Amino acid sequence: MSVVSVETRDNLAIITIDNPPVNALSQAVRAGIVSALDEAEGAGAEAVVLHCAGRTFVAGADIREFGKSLKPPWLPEVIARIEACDGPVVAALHGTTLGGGLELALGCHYRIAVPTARVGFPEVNLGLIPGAGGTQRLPRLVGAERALDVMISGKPANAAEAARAGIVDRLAESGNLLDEAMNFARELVAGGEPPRLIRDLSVEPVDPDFFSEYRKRIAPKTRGLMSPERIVRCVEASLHVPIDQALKEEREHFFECMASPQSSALRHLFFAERQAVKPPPGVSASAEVPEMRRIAVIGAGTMGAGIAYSCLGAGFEVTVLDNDEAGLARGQKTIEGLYKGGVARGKVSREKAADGLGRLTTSQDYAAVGGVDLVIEAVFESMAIKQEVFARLDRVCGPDTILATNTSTLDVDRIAAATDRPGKVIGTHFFSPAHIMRLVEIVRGAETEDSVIVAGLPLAKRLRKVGVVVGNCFGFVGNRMLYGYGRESQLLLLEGAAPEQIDGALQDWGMAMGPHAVGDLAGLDVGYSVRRERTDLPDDPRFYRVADVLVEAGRLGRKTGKGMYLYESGSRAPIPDPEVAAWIASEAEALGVEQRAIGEREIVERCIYALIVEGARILEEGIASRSGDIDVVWVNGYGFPRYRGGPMHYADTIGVDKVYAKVCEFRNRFGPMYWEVPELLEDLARRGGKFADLKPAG
Ligand code: 3H9
Repeated sequence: MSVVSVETRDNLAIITIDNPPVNALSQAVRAGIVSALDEAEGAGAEAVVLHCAGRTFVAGADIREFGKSLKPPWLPEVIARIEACDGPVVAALHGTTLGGGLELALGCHYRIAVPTARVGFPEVNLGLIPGAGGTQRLPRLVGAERALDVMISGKPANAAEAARAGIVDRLAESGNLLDEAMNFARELVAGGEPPRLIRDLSVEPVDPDFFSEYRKRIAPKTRGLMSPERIVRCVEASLHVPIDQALKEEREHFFECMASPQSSALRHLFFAERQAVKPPPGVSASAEVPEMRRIAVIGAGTMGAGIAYSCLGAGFEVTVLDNDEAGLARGQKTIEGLYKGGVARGKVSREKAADGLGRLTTSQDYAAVGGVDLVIEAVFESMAIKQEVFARLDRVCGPDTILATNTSTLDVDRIAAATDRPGKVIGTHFFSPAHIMRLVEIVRGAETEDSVIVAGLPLAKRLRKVGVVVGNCFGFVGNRMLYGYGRESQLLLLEGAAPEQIDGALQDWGMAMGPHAVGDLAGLDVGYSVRRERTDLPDDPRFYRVADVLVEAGRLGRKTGKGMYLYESGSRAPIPDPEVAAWIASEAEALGVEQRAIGEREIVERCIYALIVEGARILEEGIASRSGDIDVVWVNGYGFPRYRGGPMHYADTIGVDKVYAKVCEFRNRFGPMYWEVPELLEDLARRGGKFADLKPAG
């Protein structure tokens, strides 16, 4: 069946794009639009309505075609063909009109949209710029500043905003978009309205220093990214250069961005995040997903309150349970505070806040959670306490209730063993702050039923998070890898790199924060107590030695005003502390570690390659099914730069053989204790393979 069809009704031609799931502009669609226009004009149509079947108007270019040679007609040619039509072409928008879809719509002479429609240019999220005239047509409609805001933020606007800004000419309020679009087209014909081309408009002038100020304004948010600057240059050109030349420049920038490692990394993540939310191999996708309406959260601490707030935001009825009356009251206050903050920042409406709080109940009595569909336990990270909680939950909850443990390191099978329903027990590792961080590791125990795993994925999506199914081992995917990364950042201290040098090197490389600043933020005592519970630590006195010394001296991080760094009261800025430098030097001496000058490159390679090595082991063991899952975990949970695609994609980008050679070098230099080469890494390197090409483990 053709993805584009045309029918004529009286003097109108209706062109329908039907290319599920999101009507992306594949080559067939582009070619189809051109021939449909030829056919419409051949049939004597006086006006054309362009609309889409299915859930949305065109949501963009077909991303799957990127990175390959693009076959004609290109989108700018399709748009030029629309602009050249003798009669008006009306775009009828519903769903999400994004990227190339919005460029297509802006190429049409008029636009009508349903009130629920959203429009935007999200190209920046893929390391791209709008490449089919968006950077030229949008400023002509809404001015340079607004156009920049739309393209640099990548955030879509709703139909009402778009109508106010002039992006949309009319809102279709009747519920029948196509009928209203046809009426609009008939009116235009009857009124003798000629085709109206946005390209013929000119851009409102701006102050002479507007662009330099704008660049300064966006610098903190666009650190390390290539495409925002290209967008700014294109919009500058829209003011100063004839449109055809500016379109040519836009196209050059677009192709340069598309060929960049950044765009390839961001496109990889786009698909990896969508892949991650599908049941992993070996889990039956047809398993019946239980319906969820009521959720109980056990533990009203910061984590529990954050999880409860997320669940309320997703429309669930939520009961928060805590043994401690004062703790429960604090938890309730935290949730109310989150709503208050949301309202103050304009993120949540007053009605939504009232509705959310209306669905919240609190209790100290386990009987109150008897009838819920899902329990998320978020009590203190201790096996004994969690086992006790699960044994109680098992007694009070109905047989179908799913019991989830929010643990960051503990063995989910041992927790499940405290119940008579291990098949209904799963791990849900949320990240702190739980209402902000997008990642949830969904930990499958040895006996977790498929239906329970499959239930976790849509739940994460409903909570507006990315759920990744992982296997059960110490630290799962994220924290297990963090150990290697943190280990190297600690060893580097003993070997002579200062905390601020290590943090600076990794931040310059793209990490959201350096590991030592993160340690201070999380609290150095957190990792300390986890290490005390572990029985499998390496026999190495250097292992996390500096962190241990700091904790034992009462320097727990930001919360005590001192950790790896100093903090002035009320400030979050880490200040290097000469006292810490002296302690590190004396520890190094006591341990016989020779201090030396260490370069930034060694810092980055040791920390990042440690991640890749552990990631390779995780894949070997099947703890993650796909290398992309590991990337999704590290980008969404640990501040790994999105534009580098995640640790495993980064390894693929620089070449697995090069990573292998470096890891061998580290093994020879530092010994095999930490740098034993995983077989998978060696195997891929020898055959010139990539992590991305591995068959998913099931
Ligand atoms: C662009 O347009 C460049 C131009 O300026 C210049 C050109 C010259 N292509 O997200 P979902 C698939 S750049 C191919 O789960 P939702 C997606 O992989 C593009 N496939 O649904 C998934 O497939 P599967 C600018 C695409 O309802 C399925 O559709 N546009 C594309 O949660 C469902 O996706 C964008 O960046 C695509 N463009 O959200 C928009 N989009 O089922 C990107 C989606 O096999 N897309 N798929 O896993 C989105 O933001 C969301 O998908 C959308 C729907 C909001 C549309």
